[in-house]
Amino acid sequence: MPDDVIVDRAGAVATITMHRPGKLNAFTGAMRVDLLAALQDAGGDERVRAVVLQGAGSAFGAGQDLSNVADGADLGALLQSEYVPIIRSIRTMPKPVIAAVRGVAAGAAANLALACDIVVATESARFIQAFIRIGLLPDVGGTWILPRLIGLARARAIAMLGLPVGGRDAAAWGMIWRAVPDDQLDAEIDALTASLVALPTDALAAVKQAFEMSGDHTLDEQLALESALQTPLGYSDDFREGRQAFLDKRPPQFGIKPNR
Ligand code: T3D
Repeated sequence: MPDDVIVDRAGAVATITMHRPGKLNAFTGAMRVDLLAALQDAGGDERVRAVVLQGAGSAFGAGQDLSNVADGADLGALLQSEYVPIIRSIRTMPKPVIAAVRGVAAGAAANLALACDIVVATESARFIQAFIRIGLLPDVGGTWILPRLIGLARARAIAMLGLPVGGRDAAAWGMIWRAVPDDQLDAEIDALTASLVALPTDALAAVKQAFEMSGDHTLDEQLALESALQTPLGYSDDFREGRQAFLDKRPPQFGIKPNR
């Protein structure tokens, strides 16, 4: 059976590619298992400091393979057992996850992309909350992330109408970080990952954790969390290096550890 999820390592960057290009990378059960394993491996590997998630071929992904789920199946149970761990893995891994979106990102694949820390798309990319077209509601975190990113008015409309949002609009609305010309996506991702792997990974993890909790916190709770997260960073080699490099007027060299 061909690999439906491919992992490439280049230095400190792990690139995870969903690979069913003939079906626009629509999810099968095997693919979900392999994707979760790839994310968990990258998340737990100290040598990996940034993760890129992309689709093979012309699309990011078309969501659930609709020929691969039986009528009458308990979709909620399937979500809980197979999709939810994927989203949790992305949101909790202590390093940045970047979605590189070219072509269509529909259904579960759209919300998988939006769960990533930084989303870059081509200008011709399309994000589609396709669920309503088949009698479902946005899942895989869509109803949570969309209003936070683009506000309720736009979230409601695209969820209810199932209309595509192009890469440029997605960027203008704040749904994603940037849209770039189609032929510049790879270069943009390379530049982004080069920046991220040169930054202090533990501090990036703390940024991620702080934003993750901020939605449910009062200001006082968030101020307390920031203080708690800053204490270990203040004792870290990265802070020592960052501060010294500033004083020496030289670029910092973060995360130089024997195992990296
Ligand atoms: O388990 C559960 O069900 C619960 C979880 C649900 C999560 C979900 O993701 S539900 C949403 C599922 N996804 C969709 O409803 C999207 C369905 N696909 C489309 O609407 C369109 O294909 C696209 C808008 C994504 C792209 O349109 P287009 O015109 O660029 O491509 P196409 O010609 O429709 O598709 C190309 C091929 O991919 C085609 O195969 P063929 O005919 O060449 O052999 C098409 O059937 C296949 N394909 C695309 N999406 C899916 C798919 N095959 C199976 N499942 C798909 N989701």
